[in-house]
Amino acid sequence: MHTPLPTSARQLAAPAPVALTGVAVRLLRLRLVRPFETSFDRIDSRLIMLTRLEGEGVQGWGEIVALEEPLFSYETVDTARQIIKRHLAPALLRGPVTTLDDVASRLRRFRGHPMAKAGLELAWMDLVGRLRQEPITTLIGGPRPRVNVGVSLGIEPTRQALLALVDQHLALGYQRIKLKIKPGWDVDVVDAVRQRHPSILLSVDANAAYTLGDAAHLRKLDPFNLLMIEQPLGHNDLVDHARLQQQLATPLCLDESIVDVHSAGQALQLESCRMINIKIGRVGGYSEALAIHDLCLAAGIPVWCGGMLESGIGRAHNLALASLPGFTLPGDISASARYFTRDIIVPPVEVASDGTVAVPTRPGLGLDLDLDYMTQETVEIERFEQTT
Ligand code: NPQ
Ligand code: MG
Repeated sequence: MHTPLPTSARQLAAPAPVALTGVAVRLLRLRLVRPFETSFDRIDSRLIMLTRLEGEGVQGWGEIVALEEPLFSYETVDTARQIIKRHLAPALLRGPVTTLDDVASRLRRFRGHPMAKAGLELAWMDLVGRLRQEPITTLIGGPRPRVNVGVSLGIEPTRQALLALVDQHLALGYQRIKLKIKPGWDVDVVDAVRQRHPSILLSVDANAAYTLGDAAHLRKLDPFNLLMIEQPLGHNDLVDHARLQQQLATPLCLDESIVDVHSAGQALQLESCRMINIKIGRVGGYSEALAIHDLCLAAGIPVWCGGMLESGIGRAHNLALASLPGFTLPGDISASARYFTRDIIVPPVEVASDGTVAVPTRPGLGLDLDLDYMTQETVEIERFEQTT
């Protein structure tokens, strides 16, 4: 049994206060190896948004996981950029920054926009790691050298195509298969996959495509021994999920509905779910992610690290987070090659045949950036400095 490090013992401070000299955001487009379809969208390329903090002659890198359209949450790459330019970057450029908590408290008074805030917290942690010469996993107290991973498989044109993808990813070692579902692509699809693979860890994710009125239909998933049903109901709902959980044997897991440690606490009190998917971006960065992790660990609620089709930079941060003791379920942290033919980090993230990925142990996010390839694919860069 691991007890979490108290926040005070986590090494979230720079060796000395850092006067940041610049905050930059960068947009680059990476083609996907195959289209990714969920209940709300289908894309064939990902517009990646990176953040960079500069201070003490060092750079720290983060990623903003917002999509181009407000379909997963209300944020977009455009809102994130505007909020950083107008509000968040000025708050960080105003006086030397000391700790992660200092970063979080400067950003907290601005309501919402968690993905934009997370991009800055991630870059801060990379910067601190580089200054302290420690990997982020060490700074946050993660004991796990390798993390268990699964893969999220999108909606496919045919059931046959999906079955082939399932086989292919099981052969690569992935420990858990998650199927994206929506009305019309659910019970029969799960039935087909389960018949072919009677004992694999299998889960489904509806991305809020159902209502409580679909409870009887969702109960048809109970016989398939699913690990969980992720976010079946509204993106901002906790109460209907609690009602639904009472009618289902399968554990519910919340994703979209958990936006901070407060909503996580409310979900646990209401028994809206029995598991939580933690995405650093969705909850506003490391501070909230660590708080949700600690809360769930104390409450005996398993958590796992979600994914947003990140580049290697976001992926490296996910690996650090998932090294914490409460992350007992396989995360949506796939190999770079699951999504991209070429990643912006070297070496790319790889999944071993036992379905694990090594947590980077070099300073900061712990992987080298392929700056040439990043530059080649960059669409836009904007940099902010202190003005007064
Ligand atoms: C989830 N991710 O857990 C998300 C949702 C997500 C890996 O399943 C374009 C279209 C980008 C849909 C990014 C995974 C997306 C997208 C993330 C869905 O709910
Ligand atoms: Mg999800």
